[in-house]
Amino acid sequence: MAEITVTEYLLLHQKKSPHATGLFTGLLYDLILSGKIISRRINKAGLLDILGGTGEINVQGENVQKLDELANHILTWRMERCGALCAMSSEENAELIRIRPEFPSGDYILIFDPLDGSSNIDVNINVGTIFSILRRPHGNCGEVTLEEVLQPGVNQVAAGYMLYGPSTMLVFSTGQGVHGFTLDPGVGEFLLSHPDMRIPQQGNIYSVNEGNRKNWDEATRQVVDWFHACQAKDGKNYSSRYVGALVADFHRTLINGGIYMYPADAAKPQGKLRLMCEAAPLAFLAEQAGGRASDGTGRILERAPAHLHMRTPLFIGSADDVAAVEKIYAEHKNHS
Ligand code: AHM
Ligand code: MG
Repeated sequence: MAEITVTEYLLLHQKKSPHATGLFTGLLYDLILSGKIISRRINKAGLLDILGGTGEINVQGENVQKLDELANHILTWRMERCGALCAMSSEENAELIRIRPEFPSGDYILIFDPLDGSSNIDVNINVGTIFSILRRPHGNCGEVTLEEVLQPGVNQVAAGYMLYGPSTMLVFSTGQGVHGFTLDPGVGEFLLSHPDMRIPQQGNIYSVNEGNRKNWDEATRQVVDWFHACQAKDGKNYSSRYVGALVADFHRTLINGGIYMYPADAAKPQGKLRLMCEAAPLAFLAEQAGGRASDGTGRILERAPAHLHMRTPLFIGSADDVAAVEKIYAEHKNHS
């Protein structure tokens, strides 16, 4: 296989768009560098005694893990200085982070979950960084407003994730398909390993936290029962897989097909996952790979965020599997 590095890929891509200034390429380069630094720290986590919680509670009311803090710091420090951004929003920070006047700025907006799946850190299981890149409405200047940042996912100019698993992988899309790169730790470069990733039309894996069943409504129970009872196109039963780290469960779904679900329930009436830093970027990748992402009634990418940390139910993966879920919810609504 020809070894194309992600830097070569980005430069090639930049040359193809005549108006490119290099700012966007620089933004992605700094983001990828941050991911490599996080990956190195995660590999050494057990040795450096940075596993475990800090004892603090973050803006979402969850325990802050030490590595969450570290990943958040690595990203905010470097990206604030990248010169392409006017604002950032992190899952770990309640407020919008505007680029301070002492740093150069641009009109891109970066939204990220610095360490998704962080409850898995202590048990040495996959975690990842999810990112979404938006652009400030054309021609706007001065201090960026919250309204300019609260855009539906359909406006994303790029989205992706870094998965810190057995290998560290970078998967992203700039709206021209989804491409996967694997970090070669020897040379410290991401090499193109999964060009033009496509989600199978239908899979044979469903992924959901069934421990929440007692809190589901009747329609959601029917959705999951459908996957218990139904045969996939290959004639096999659906199998269940649930890592508990969205980024890892999504990565498997992207490659093998099937569906990942985090429905709303009585304890989490809006769902658990955050629209802007988790659901929308993965929905962008899913659609770019030929799959779908829905909140059960419609496209995730069309949901307008009411605030930075808005949550949403999520059903994402193979197009036929997501369509099956929407059909059950629609039928249920019609009969009630
Ligand atoms: P996090 O961003 O704080 O790690 O929370 C999001 C995570 C997802 O990665 C994962 O899919 C989900 O929460 C698991 O939740 P649960 O333990 O309720 O199944
Ligand atoms: Mg997360």
